[in-house]
Amino acid sequence: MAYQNRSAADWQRLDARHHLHPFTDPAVLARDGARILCKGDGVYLWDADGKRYLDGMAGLWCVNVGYGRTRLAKTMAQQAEELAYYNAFFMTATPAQAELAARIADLTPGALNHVFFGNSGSDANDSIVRTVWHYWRTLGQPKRRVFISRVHAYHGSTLTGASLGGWKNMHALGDTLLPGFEHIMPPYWYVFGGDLTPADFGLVAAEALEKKILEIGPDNVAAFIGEPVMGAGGVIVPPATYWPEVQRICRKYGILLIADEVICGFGRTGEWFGSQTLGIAPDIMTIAKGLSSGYAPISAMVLSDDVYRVLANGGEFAHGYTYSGHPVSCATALENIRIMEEENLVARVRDDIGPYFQLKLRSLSDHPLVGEVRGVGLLGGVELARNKATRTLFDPTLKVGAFCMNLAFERGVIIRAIRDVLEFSPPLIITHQQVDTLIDETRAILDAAAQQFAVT
Ligand code: PXG
Repeated sequence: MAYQNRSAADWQRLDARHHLHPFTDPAVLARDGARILCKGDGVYLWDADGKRYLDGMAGLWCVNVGYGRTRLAKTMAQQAEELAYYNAFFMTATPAQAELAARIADLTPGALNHVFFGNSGSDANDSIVRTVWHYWRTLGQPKRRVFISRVHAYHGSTLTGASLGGWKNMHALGDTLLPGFEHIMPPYWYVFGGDLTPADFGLVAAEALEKKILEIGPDNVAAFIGEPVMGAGGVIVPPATYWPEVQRICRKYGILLIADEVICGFGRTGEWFGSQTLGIAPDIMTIAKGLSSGYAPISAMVLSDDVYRVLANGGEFAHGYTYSGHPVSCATALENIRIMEEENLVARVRDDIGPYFQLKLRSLSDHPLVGEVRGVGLLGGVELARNKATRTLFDPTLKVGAFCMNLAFERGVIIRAIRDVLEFSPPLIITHQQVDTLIDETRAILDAAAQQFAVT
C-alpha cells in the first residue's frame, strides 16, 4: 500500500487537519472526524475499524458494477504498464481512446456519435457550455448564449457546472452564479404540483420552459439542459407528459437539448441511458460516473452528427484537458462496459432487480413519515413529510433527512439525504436479499425518526 497502516483516530486527525472536504462543514468535520473507509467488495464497504456497510448509494451514484472487481484492477495495472499516459492533443491518440469513443458511439442512442473526453461530470458540462457557444457562433448566431436549467438540478461544481445547476447554496458560495444561466421550475409534483394531477402538472412544468424562452427572446437561448430523472436534487421522476413537451418546445425554437446522463447513464434506469427510458432524443449528452463504475475518473460529452458537422467547419477546437482520454481511464471504462454486457446488468435492472427494488421501496409508502416514494430502475427517492394528507414538509431546520442518513451509517447501511428526501442508488449487482436488508433498515430508521420528531 502507498499509505501507512494507522489507527482510525490517526487518520481522522490527519484528515481533519489537512483535508478540505467537498460539501462538508469544516467545523463539524474538525469536531466529529470523518468516517474512514478502507475496503470494498460487491455492495459492501468496510471502515478502518472493520465495521461493514451495505452501500445503498454505489459510492456517489457511480460504482455500478460493485466494488472489488479484480478484472478492472488488472486492466488498470496492465494499461499503466503498457502506456500510463499519453494525451490526445495535437493529432495524437491512444488505442483505448479510439476504441472507447467508438463503443460510446455504439451504445448511445440516435445520432450521438462524437465523443470528447473529460475527467468528471463537471468538466464535461463545462466543455458543453464552451462547445455550444462555439457552435452558435460558427453558425452565425453569436447572440444565442443563455442556458436554461431547473431549480434543484445538479450539473457539477465548476463555475459553469454550479451555474447550470439550480442549488442556491452553491450559487451563494462566493456569489458565483454566472449571468446567462436561468432556472425554471422542476417537474417536481410533490412540492410544486399544488392541486394539479401529475399529468397536468407535467405540462405546466414544461410550459415554464416556453415562458422562459419567450421572456429571454428565442434568439438569445442556446440550450436547455436536464437530467432525464433528476438525481442528486431529490430523485425527481417527471410525469410522463413532461419530456415530450420539453422536447417539442426545444425543437420549436431551434434550441439544443442536452441530457445530463451522469447519474442516469450506464444502466441505472434499466436502459443504457435515461434518455431511452424517458423517450428523449438529445443533441448532446453528458456521461461520467457509471462509464467506469468510478474505478477511474472519466467523463465525456457526446455530440450528435448535426452538432459535430458544424464544429467540423469551425476551425481549431481550442479546448482540452491534460487528462482528456487518459489511457488508464479509457481502458477501465472499456472493461467496465464489457463486464456490464457479459453480466447483462442493464437488462437485469430493467426486468428483475429494478422492478423488485421499486416494489420494495414502495412498500414504505404506508409509513407515517413517508409522503411519496419515487424512482425508476435502481434509482429511488423517499420524500419525508410532516403531514401526508396535506403534503406538508418538515421544517428544514429540524434536518430530518440528515438524522436518517446518520442513523443509517450507525446501523451499517449507506443512504443519502438531500433536504428531507432519502436517496437510493445501489450497485446494479445488488441481490434481492440485499435489497430486502436495505429496505428493512430504512423502515427501522424511519421508525426511529418518527419517534424522534414525534410523528405517529
Ligand atoms: N451532472 C450530474 C447529473 C451529476 O449528478 C455531475 C454532473 C458532476 O459530476 P462530477 O464528476 O464532476 O462530480 C453530477 C455529480 C450528491 C452528489 O450530492 C452528486 C454528484 C456529485 C457530488 C455529490 O448526491 N453528482
